[in-house]
Amino acid sequence: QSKTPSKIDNVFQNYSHSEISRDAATIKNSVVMHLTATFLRTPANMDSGDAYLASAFSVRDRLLQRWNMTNEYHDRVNAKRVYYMSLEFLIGRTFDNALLALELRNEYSKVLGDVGFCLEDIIDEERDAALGNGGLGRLAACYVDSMACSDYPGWGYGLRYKYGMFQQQIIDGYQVEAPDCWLDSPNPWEFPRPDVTYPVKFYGHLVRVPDSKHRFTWESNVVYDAMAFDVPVPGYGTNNVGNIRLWSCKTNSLFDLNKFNAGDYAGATGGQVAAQILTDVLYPNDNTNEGKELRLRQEYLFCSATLQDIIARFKKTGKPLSELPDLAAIQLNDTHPTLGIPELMRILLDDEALTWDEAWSIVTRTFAFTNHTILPEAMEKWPVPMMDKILPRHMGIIYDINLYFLQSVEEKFPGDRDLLRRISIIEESNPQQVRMAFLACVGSHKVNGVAAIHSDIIKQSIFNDFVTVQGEDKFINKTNGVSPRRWMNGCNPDMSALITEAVGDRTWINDLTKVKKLEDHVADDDFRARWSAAKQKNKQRLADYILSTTGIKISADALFDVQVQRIHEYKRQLMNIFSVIYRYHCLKQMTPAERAKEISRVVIFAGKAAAGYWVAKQVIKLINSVAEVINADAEIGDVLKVVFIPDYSVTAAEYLIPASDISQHISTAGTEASGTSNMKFVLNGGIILGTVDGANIEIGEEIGEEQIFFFGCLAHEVGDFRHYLRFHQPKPDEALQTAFDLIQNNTFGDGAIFQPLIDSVLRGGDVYLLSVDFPSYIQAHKAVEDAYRNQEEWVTKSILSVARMAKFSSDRSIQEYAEEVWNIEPVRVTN
Ligand code: Z16
Repeated sequence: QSKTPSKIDNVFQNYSHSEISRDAATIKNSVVMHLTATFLRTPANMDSGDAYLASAFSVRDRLLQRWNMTNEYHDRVNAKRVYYMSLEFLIGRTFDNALLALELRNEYSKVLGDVGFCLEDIIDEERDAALGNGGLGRLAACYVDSMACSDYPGWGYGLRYKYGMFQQQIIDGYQVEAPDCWLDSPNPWEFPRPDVTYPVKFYGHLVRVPDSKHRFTWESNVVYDAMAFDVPVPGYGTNNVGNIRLWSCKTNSLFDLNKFNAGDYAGATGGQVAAQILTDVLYPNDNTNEGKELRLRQEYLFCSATLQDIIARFKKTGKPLSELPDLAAIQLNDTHPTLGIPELMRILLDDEALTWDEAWSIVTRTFAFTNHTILPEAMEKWPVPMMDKILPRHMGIIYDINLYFLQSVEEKFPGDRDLLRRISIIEESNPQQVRMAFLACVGSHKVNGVAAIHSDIIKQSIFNDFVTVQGEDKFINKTNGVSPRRWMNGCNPDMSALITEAVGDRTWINDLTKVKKLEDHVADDDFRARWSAAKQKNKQRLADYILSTTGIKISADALFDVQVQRIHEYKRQLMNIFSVIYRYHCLKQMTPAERAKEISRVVIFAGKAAAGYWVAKQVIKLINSVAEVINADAEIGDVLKVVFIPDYSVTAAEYLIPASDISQHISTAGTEASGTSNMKFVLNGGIILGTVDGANIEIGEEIGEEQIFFFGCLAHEVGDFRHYLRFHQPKPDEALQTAFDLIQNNTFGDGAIFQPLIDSVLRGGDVYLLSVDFPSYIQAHKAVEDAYRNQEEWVTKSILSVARMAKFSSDRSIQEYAEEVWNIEPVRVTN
């Protein structure tokens, strides 16, 4: 029942067969067209903001051809799709990424140059799409990029937050949050789909369908609408364009006609205000769970709209629902989207009238689950009374899932009541809690951690009983990766040009195993010189960026020592700044002649603290207080500078990472599941100073121990140290004690402000083992300096590292997921 007349059909055929137009005249016309027709401007009064918008819309036109072709093709061949469900997508900018993917960068550079603009300035006009907190959200963005580039039919599903990650200002050394109003200006990278809108119910009550065991009607008049916005994910070197479908809460169905008709016009939209809030803001917590009711409703809106959409798309094939697992794989990015499991059960039982066993078989063959942390404060648990009130049907389904699961456990291990208590999806606390990680595990056919050590740890801790009950094969490792498009080719053009030269062509960008070729050039003096020059240029670019964002002048000839990530106690920025204080002390003890022999160093920090995380915010204040004193100390000069760059973001990372000499990844062993910036730094020729934790371990294995500086206690030793420190005072070594003394002597302003930080070590049990690791940390810093003095060896380390980093491309991660979890194959999109 097609409504398309045959003549129009021909027009469409020609449209999707046409090549992307690349000649300068056509591009210029399309930019001018958007400038005048889309934005009502003229070439005479256009500023660089207008130039960005007009160019971006012109690029998006060219992207659309491939995007439509991709979706049409996948529908036509009934391709199995993977759906990556994530509450976070930390996308950053898209314009430059799209220019590179379509190989239009030179063309747009020329056209913009002709009218007096510099492409770099135009690129700088774009605001980040910051719909995520940190590693987990950025991983989701790298994964959809890799799916697109490797020709997998993959979609991301997420939420279109009106306010993304808050903007961080530093006022008087303290973090101050400001809203991220990223949608205030037009967003060229989203397509509203008002026709793709689903109702989502909350509250209400249940009525059992007569004569059925598991079928209910859920009656409620609190119904929100979720509307789709699609965000394109341009694939590099392929026609395949991925899609991220983001839901936005609509309010129409909450319009109260009764109130309106009674003359209460304002009251008629009262409910809409409440509705809008559901997709208004991103919760700004990385690795912590707040347990807020609004967040639960947000998660459910997301899950319900997504599952309804997936089922609607599947039904278009006309196949029976028992075949859903043959055409759809759903990956849960952490527990945040776990309600997708009971939601699919609800649809299959109540709407589709399947039996419990039929429905459960479909669900468990479709879902797979990734765990990203073992920090207890991050574990999602929802009180049963809250869940029962907001989602009565889902609470009932979860009880039944748990009942059947516990029955199967009892059958296998009769009479083991403690096992049943430990493994139950419902925690028997007061009130009872739903353990979301257990629900995700029971409803999935595969569970994975994000680095080898982390996948081992979860098998021994949180999922230990599940390994016993469900078997070892269900629990696997998928080491994280990062996109070489954004994190090499995009952010580091000079180094990338050298790699292209070594490899012979640009194919390494989609096949990182080819960087191995760099090893052939490690002894080539000319190559080495250009390698160093590329790093030097990136350092100068960062020095300029720091001058313009903080007013601090640094020398690009110093060693750049970088720690940039969310501020969290387990990541130990506090240990880093303590070591800076100690270093300052040592420099002050030296004669000018001695100081002149030291390696000049710039210690760079950046990162946001969750708005409610008081300790993390105090750490930011301490860093800024220390920076202020050291940077103003004329005696010290360029030998030591400390910089806190405000408002860390994907875009800031693109400046920072290529400029680093040494970067720090210094979590207490066993606490950082993987880390992904560690990979980015090494892929850009930086060296790691890190603990034996997360993906640091595998990076060391790949590049060789000479290329990485490890220190600190090992994960299996942490338990004993923590136990000891619960009953014994920590014994700070002389260096750490010196740092404490300087703070308490008011060297960096009123020391009392920072006493709670010192107390977290001395009186709080030193949970993150700063006192244990500090001596080896200081030793490791010395080793770094010694190595850096030998620049020839340093360059060798840098080149060899990049050459051996192929494993950490997200293309490798995605291929493993595709083969071992999703059972999907690449599909080459053609006309
Ligand atoms: C997050 O960013 C991570 C874990 C988590 O439970 C929640 C959030 Cl918001 C991070 C991990 O801390 C990091 O080690 C890992 O590399 C990243 O997720 C991606 O897996």
